[in-house]
Amino acid sequence: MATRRQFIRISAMGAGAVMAGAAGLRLLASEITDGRKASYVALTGRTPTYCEVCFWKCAGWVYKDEKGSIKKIIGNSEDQNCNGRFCPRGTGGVGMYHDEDRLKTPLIRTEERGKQSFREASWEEAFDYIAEKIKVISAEHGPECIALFTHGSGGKYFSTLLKAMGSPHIAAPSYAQCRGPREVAFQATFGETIESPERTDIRDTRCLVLIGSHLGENMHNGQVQEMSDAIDKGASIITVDPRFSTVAGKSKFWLPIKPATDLALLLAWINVIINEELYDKAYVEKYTYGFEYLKAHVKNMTPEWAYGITTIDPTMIRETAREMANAAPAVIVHPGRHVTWYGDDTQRLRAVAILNALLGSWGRRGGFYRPESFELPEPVHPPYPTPKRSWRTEFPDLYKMADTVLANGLCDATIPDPSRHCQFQGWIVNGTNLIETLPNQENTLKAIQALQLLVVIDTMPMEITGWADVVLPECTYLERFDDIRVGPHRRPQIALRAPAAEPMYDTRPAFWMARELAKRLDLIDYFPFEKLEDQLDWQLKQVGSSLEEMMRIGVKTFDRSYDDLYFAPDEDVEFYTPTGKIELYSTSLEEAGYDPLPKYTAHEEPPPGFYRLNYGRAPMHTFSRTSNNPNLTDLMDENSVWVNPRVAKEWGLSTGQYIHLVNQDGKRSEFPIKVRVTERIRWDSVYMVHGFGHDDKRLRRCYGKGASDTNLITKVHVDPVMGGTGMRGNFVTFVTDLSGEEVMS
Ligand SMILES: Nc1nc2c(c(=O)[nH]1)N[C@H]1C(S)=C(S)[C@@H](COP(=O)(O)OP(=O)(O)OC[C@H]3O[C@@H](n4cnc5c(=O)[nH]c(N)nc54)[C@H](O)[C@@H]3O)O[C@H]1N2
Ligand SMILES: Nc1nc2c(c(=O)[nH]1)N[C@H]1C(S)=C(S)[C@@H](COP(=O)(O)OP(=O)(O)OC[C@H]3O[C@@H](n4cnc5c(=O)[nH]c(N)nc54)[C@H](O)[C@@H]3O)O[C@H]1N2
Ligand code: SF4
Ligand SMILES: [Mo]
Repeated sequence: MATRRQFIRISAMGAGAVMAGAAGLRLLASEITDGRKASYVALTGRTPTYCEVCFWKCAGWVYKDEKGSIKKIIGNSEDQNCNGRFCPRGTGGVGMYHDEDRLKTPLIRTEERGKQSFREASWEEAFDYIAEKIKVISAEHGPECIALFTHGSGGKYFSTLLKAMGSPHIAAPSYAQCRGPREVAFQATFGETIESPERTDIRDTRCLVLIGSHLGENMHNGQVQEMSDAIDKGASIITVDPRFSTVAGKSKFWLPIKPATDLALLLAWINVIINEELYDKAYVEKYTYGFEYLKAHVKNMTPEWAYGITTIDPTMIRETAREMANAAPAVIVHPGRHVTWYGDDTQRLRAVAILNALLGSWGRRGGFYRPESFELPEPVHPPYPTPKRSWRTEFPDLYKMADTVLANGLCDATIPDPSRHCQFQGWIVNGTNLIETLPNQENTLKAIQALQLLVVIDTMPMEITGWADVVLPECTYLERFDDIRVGPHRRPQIALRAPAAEPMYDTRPAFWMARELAKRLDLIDYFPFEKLEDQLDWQLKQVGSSLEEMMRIGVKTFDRSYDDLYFAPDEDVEFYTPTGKIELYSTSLEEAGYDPLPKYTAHEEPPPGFYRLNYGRAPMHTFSRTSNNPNLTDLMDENSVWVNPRVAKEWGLSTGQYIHLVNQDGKRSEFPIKVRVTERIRWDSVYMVHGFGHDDKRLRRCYGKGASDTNLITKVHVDPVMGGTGMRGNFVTFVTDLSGEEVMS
C-alpha cells in the first residue's frame, strides 16, 4: 500500500507569505478529508494540467485570480504537443469550469426512459443503486453483458472496473466512428499504427497532401503549428476536398473532388508514380512486398480513367503526382483522422499507405517519424478474470480486422434479437454523448430502451444523460488529478494534470467513482491506492521523478531509448507484418478474406433534388462538448448549412435565411439551420459543422441552436473489414416554409 505523499502544508493564513519550491508552488491542504476530493489544490500561482477539450492533450498552466477563481490557461512551453500555445478551444476550457449549466449532483431516474424525470441523490445512494443492478445483471447474464463506452481520461478507471468484473467490452467512438480504418490499414501495410498525436513529420516536410483532412479547422494544435511553419519554409500543400477549406486557401493545388471518389484518385496517382517510374526504387526493392502485383493491379487505372469518376483533370492528377515525387521522401500523404466516410474506408486508407510506401516517406525525415511513448509502471493488482464471452461471437465472419471492441457493435448487440446468445444489459457511458456520436439515432435509442441499467458519467446535461438511470456528475479536468499523459512523440514525454480548484457543487473525479463502485463489488484490490495522487507519486518515483517535481514543471522530457527518429541509410528494418516487409499487397487482408489490393467501387449518388450531407469541424468547437461553453459560444453559437450559389438560386435560398433539412429517409432536422451561400462548396453537396442542434433544454445556452448532422445520418455504410461506420452516404433536401416555427437565434 502506498505511503501518503507529504506535501508542504501551508495554511490559508500563511499562504500569502510562504512560497514552497523554486517555481513558487503554493499548496493548500484541502479541508475535505473524506478521500473524495483531491487533497491538494494550488491556492494561487499556477497549476499544471493537460487539456481535455479535445484529445490532443496539450499541456498547460492554469492561473487563478486573487479570489482563487480560475482565470486562464496557457500552454506549457516544454510541451511537444502544443509548444507553449493553446488553441482557442483550449483557452476557452475555463468556460467548462464556469458553466452554470453543469451537472451538479448525482441524479436517479424517477420515470421510464424517454422522460426527463430525475431526482437528486446522494453519492451513496447512486453507488448502491448501480452496484445492486450490476450484481443482478452479472448473476443472471454474466458480467460480459455489461459494456463501457468511453472517450476521455476517466475511461481508464472504469476500464479497470470492467476488466476486474470480467467484461472485455470496452469501446471508444474514436475507433469505429473516427480513426479505426486508418489504424487497420497502416497496421496491415507497415505493421504499425499512426496513433495520436500522429507520427507525421510535418515540421520538415516539403509536400503535404491532405485528403479530406481539414487541418486549420481541425485544430489539432502541434500539427497545425507544424503545417504553418512548413508553409513558411516553402512546403507545398495539395488539398483534396469537395469544399474550399481553410487550408485549401493556403494550398498550391486544390482538387475539388467529387465526394466519395477518392479511392479512384489515389489509384490513379499510384498508376502515374509507377508508370513514370517516380517511385523510390531502392526503398521499394529493399523494404516492400508485392510491387509487381500492385503494378499489374493499377495498370488501367490511368488519370483519364479517374477523371471520369472524380471530375479531376488528368493533367492535374499527373502534375500533383510529380509534385509529391519531387519532394520525396520528405512528403506526407496524410492518413487523416476522422476517416469513417463511405464504408470502404480501410481500403481507401490502404491506398494512402501504399502511396506513402512508393514515395519512401515512412521512416524518413519530412515523412513519418518513429515515435516513442514513455513507459510508466502500472500499480500492481490481481490478474483480471478471463471473460467467458466476447462480442465477436455475435458477428461471425464480420469485421475480422477490428482489433478493438466496436461501439456500434455493442449497440447493435444490445437490441433484442433472438439469434443472439449474448445481449447487453448494462451500459456505463463515460464522456461520450452517444446520441450525437453514433450514427442512426433510432438504433441507439432502441438499444438504450432495452437496457436494464444505463449509467452516465458526464460533466454536462448532454443528450445521453437524459436517457440514463443514474447520472454521475464528474468535476471538470481543471478540478482533478488524472493519469499521467505518456503519449507518443518525437521524444518520450510525460505531463501531469492536477486540480487547480476543488470540485464545484457535488461533483467528483471519475477515479473516485470507479473506486467506490469497486468497493461495493468486492473488487477493491484492483484499486490499490486510495487516492489517485498517491498512485501518481508512486508511479513517478519508479522513474526518478515525483508528484512534487511534476507539480513544479508540469512536463518532463526524456531521451529516446531505442531507434532513431528515421531509418538510417540502408538500415535493415523488420516490419511487424506477416512478411516482415511493407506490404503493398496485404497478406493479412487476403488471409482474412478481403481484397489484398484496394479496388474502387462506386457509391450511391444523391437522388434528384438531394445533396450529399458533408460535415466537419469548426476551429472554436469540439464535437458537441463545447456548444454550451460560455467562452466559446461567444465566438460561434450556431452552425450554418453551406450551399453552392447555383443550388441556392434554384431553391431561392439566401444567406441568413433559416430552413430545415430533410434526408433521403424523410428524417427532418429537429431545429432550423441558417443558410450560408458560398462558392466554397460543390454544387452536389452541402456542409455543416458537427456538434450543434442540442435538444436538451438544460443546456440553456445552446438548446435549439443550429442543426445536428447526426439527426440526418440514418443510413450507415459499415466497413466490412473493421466495422467503422461510414456516415457520409446521406443526402438532404431543403424545406423553406418555416411558418409558425420559433427560431432560437
Ligand atoms: N454525426 C457525426 N458523428 C460523429 C462525428 C461527426 O463529425 N459527425 N465525429 C466522430 C468523431 S471523429 C469522434 S472522435 C467522436 C467524438 O465523440 P464524443 O467524444 O462522444 O463527442 P462529444 O459530443 O464531445 O461528447 C463528449 C461528452 O463528454 C462529456 N465530457 C466532457 N468533458 C468531460 C469530462 O471531463 N468527464 C466526463 N465524464 N465527461 C466529459 C461532454 O459533456 C459530452 O457529453 O464522434 C464521432 N461521431
Ligand atoms: N476544432 C476542432 N478540431 C478538431 C476536432 C474538433 O472537434 N474541433 N476534433 C478532432 C478529431 S477527434 C478528429 S477525428 C479530427 C477530424 O478532422 P479531419 O480528419 O481533418 O476531418 P473530418 O472532420 O473528417 O473532415 C472534414 C473534411 O472532409 C471533407 N470531405 C467530405 N467528404 C469528402 C470526400 O468525399 N472526399 C474528400 N477528399 N474530402 C471530403 C470535408 O469537406 C471537410 O473539409 O479533428 C480533430 N480536431
Ligand atoms: S488542440 Fe486545443 S482543445 Fe485540443 S488539447 Fe490542445 S489546446 Fe486543448
Ligand atoms: Mo475523432
